[in-house]
Amino acid sequence: MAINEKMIEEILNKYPAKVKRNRKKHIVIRDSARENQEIEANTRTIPGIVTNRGCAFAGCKGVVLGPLKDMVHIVHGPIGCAYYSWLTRRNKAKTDDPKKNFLAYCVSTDMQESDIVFGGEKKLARMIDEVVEIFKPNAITISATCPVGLIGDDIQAVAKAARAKHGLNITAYSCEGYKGVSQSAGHHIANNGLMENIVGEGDWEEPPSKYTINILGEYNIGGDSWEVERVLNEIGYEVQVVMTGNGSYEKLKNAHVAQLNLVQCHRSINYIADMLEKKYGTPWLKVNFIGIRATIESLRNMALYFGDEALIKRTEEVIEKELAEIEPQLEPYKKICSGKTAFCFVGGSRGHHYQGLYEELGITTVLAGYEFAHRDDYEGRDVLPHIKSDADSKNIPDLHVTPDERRYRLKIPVERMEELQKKIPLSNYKGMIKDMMDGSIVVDDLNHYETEEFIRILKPDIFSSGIKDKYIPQKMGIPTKQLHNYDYSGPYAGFRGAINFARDVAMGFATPTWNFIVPPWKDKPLLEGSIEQC
Ligand code: CFM
Ligand code: HCA
Repeated sequence: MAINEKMIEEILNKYPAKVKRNRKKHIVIRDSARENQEIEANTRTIPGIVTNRGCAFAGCKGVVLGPLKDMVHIVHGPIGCAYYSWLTRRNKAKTDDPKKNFLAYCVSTDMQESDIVFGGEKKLARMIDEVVEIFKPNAITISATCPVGLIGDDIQAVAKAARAKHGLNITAYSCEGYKGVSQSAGHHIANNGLMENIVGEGDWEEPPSKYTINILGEYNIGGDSWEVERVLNEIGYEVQVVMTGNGSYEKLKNAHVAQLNLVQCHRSINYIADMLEKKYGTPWLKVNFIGIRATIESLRNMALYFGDEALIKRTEEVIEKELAEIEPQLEPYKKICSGKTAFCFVGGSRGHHYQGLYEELGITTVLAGYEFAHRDDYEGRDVLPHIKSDADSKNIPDLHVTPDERRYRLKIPVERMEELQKKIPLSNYKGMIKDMMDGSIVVDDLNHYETEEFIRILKPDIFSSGIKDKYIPQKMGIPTKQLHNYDYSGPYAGFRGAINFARDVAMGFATPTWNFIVPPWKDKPLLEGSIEQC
């Protein structure tokens, strides 16, 4: 069923007037006749609403710092935050040296009541000494949880003293959960710290190969970056750093030598690409390795950037080979998926990225949204991100680089850059709203009540989201797919990843499970409403 303004009004009428006014601005029905549809985003969730968002600590420690494997990440706080950011995201890592992968450890000061009353700095300092002695990591990070900021522990001072004592890169991140309105603020805090304290610390001056690149905003969830790197290596690229999936302090130090930065996650890291361009003159290119078409387009744009005929030819050869491998495998899944509809509500980037892959399977996204993306992610942005207009941008340090200096340092001649900007659609994504079909719904910070209401009206065939919102639809008898951690599956990126995704989604539709469960509202009385309404 198509949705209209009146239906949305009815959903919102259940809210108190003030909440209704607020939520109304976060919901848009796509209408291509209207040039620039606006949406409210990146604002504080109203207390009492069951949001799916995380916090600044999650964005800093969980998302950006956590995947750096040769470092020990200390969580200063009560144990819960460390526990819940302990690999639940499924960011995979492997090392040649088994003693240099610390991701399987959950390291926390486990603050107790006495630490809250008397302060936890001494405990933190002791813990750093212990970590150095036991693990001998290449570097250490310390992330603050909410109580640390509330009691005023000076983790920056503790880190500074420890750095001097141990002669090791030990840095502190004041990413208390309450900072900002979501995980997005934590991305900024972490990335700024990495830029200030690690990137550029290495002594390399030249890239190790002809086509050296970094992949920014790829976290190797379910092995995604391994699949992307497989294809890139086959074409002839050398990946210096994946920031930060399967990442390491050792590699990150020399990230400045790359000739090109790819930006995969369009939310958590785009401003770092801009900072790297300003500081080291490295141009950047937005890519998307989710979906077959998007992967091909990204590979072609990369080849265009380097502009080498042999590389362009090799890119086409690899694309052809990969397609020959996957296309026959895809066919049976397409048959099962074709004609279905999906909700696609994920974090800050994937809510958009996965729509292309769904489309390739014949599945139409009828509702999508982000938990914490900013307006430019929904409405589209120019070639360079609008750093200054971001709500969290106050955290970005001044790099003291004038536009002239930046041009001087650009790793390719300015004229070539300008020519490429015309030739390569750096802004190959118009933003979520413009990329969706007429009549579909875009909802920012979708909550549990609205989820149920939209499901009731639109009856999607599959609901893709995170763990917090997964089980309501599943209990309603709708297949669900986590697009954060992939429900123990993956990789979903690149060519072979598309097959894994198609298989998992088709399995969700085809499983006979749905015939064996009775949703609770079908055989139990409800406190509110009636069976007909459900
Ligand atoms: Fe970027 Fe991500 Fe995402 Fe994100 Fe996240 Fe994630 Fe995500 Mo979960 S960095 S914005 S903060 S693509 S952890 S790997 S899945 S919400 S859509
Ligand atoms: C986070 C991490 C998360 C949570 C996913 C979920 C992830 O934001 O803290 O709610 O299912 O991808 O693991 O986004």
